[in-house]
Amino acid sequence: MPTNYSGTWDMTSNENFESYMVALGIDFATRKIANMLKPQKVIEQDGDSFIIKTFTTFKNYTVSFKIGEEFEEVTKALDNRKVQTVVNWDNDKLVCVQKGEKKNRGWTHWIEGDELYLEITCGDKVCKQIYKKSA
Ligand code: VL7
Repeated sequence: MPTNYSGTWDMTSNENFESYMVALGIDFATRKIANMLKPQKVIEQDGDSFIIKTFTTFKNYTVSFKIGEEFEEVTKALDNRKVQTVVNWDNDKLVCVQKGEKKNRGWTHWIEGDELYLEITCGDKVCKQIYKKSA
């Protein structure tokens, strides 16, 4: 049985988000706002089916996927690119690869205790975020 990521998770730390956004080509003004945000993730998991919602006061973003099934993701309201996305298990970690214009793009989630970890990568930049379970 895979780990269950379902729940509401509130960001408690965010390292190197600025560099990640620069790598994605996000403009200065948007980065200044985005760097102030404390996103909340609401994850709904049913076995290998996921909905990950990221909420902020500025923008929201939702992605839905099944493990191992590649799909076209449009990063709407973020960097607005089309990528071919697939998410797989690596033991209890969720490993996402986003193939497209930007090389080495993707993210990895894992859980330790009541904390949700997220590493988001673009090129040689890695942003490390931690979320605490709130519901
Ligand atoms: C998704 C943001 C920067 C634009 C707004 C910043 C606020 C919050 O990959 C991600 O999550 C995965 C794993 O949980 C599921 O989608 C991170 C946010 C990346 C990229 C672009 C700055 C504007 C964004 C909605």
